[in-house]
Amino acid sequence: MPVSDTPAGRPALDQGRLADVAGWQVEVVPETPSTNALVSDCARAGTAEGLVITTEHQTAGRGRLDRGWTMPPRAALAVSVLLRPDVPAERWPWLPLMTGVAVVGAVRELGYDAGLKWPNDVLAHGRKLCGILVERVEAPADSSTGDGAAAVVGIGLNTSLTAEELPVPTATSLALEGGAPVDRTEVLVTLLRHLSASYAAWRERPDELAATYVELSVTLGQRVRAELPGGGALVGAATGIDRYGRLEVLPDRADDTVAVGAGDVVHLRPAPTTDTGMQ
Ligand code: BT5
Repeated sequence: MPVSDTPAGRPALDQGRLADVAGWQVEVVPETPSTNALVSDCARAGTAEGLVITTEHQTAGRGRLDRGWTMPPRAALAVSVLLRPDVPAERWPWLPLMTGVAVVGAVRELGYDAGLKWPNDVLAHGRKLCGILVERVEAPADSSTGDGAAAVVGIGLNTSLTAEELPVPTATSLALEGGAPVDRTEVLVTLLRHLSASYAAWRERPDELAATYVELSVTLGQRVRAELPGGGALVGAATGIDRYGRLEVLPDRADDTVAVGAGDVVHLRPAPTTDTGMQ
């Protein structure tokens, strides 16, 4: 569907208002399989930090661990941001968490309630409003233009999906949370402003960003069941996040916490009280 063909209630993104948001270079494409794939190509070609690609219709969105991400045209934001952080690689696992802080800050500024589920979800009233996928892109060894490693920060935020359009029953959208029409352009402008602030805090004041993350987390303090790739699970209290972005879990009847990285957890679910310890 061409961008000018605007369904009632779902206007196209307003490129004029996106022209200069907090120093980001925003491009709107009518349709693409995945904004993360597009930005990854740009990263490999040596594009500088600050590129943002969004689309009116993402047709084959990527989730973590080869899962998919689906959204009807103009009913959601699919956004990818190219970063080249001057931060040691060991701290990059914090990037999805930093992004979550920005999303929650933006969503709350716009009047909605939201919190952070480790590692990469933004929830509203327990339902998934936004998913985040950060991919590391290495410059090819033979590249004359590549400029070292980049991070592609992908954000999928459900704006005006109706209950019937939700891809899974555990999802929600801003419209369903607030009951009013949602201006996607305003949401994106607010999000990019918050992303600038969170990104600066992560680089320059990581302890402050971490404290903000803890305040916004709905995972910490809960009993959780972290399902692991081999089929086992770690069950216990979620007690903290370490400097590498790993979730610290205190298994039942154990004295020491165990840290699990996002890449090691297939699903993180609330744990029934009957679950016990390492399995
Ligand atoms: C994520 O993966 O939550 C990361 C999603 C990132 C999507 C953005 S959109 C812009 C950029 N370009 C891309 O290609 N990707 C990024 P994960 O935690 O694996 O969650 C995926 C699961 O969420 C799926 O298996 C479904 O169960 C569910 N899901 C799919 N679409 C959804 C939606 N629109 N809202 C809520 N849940 C959804």
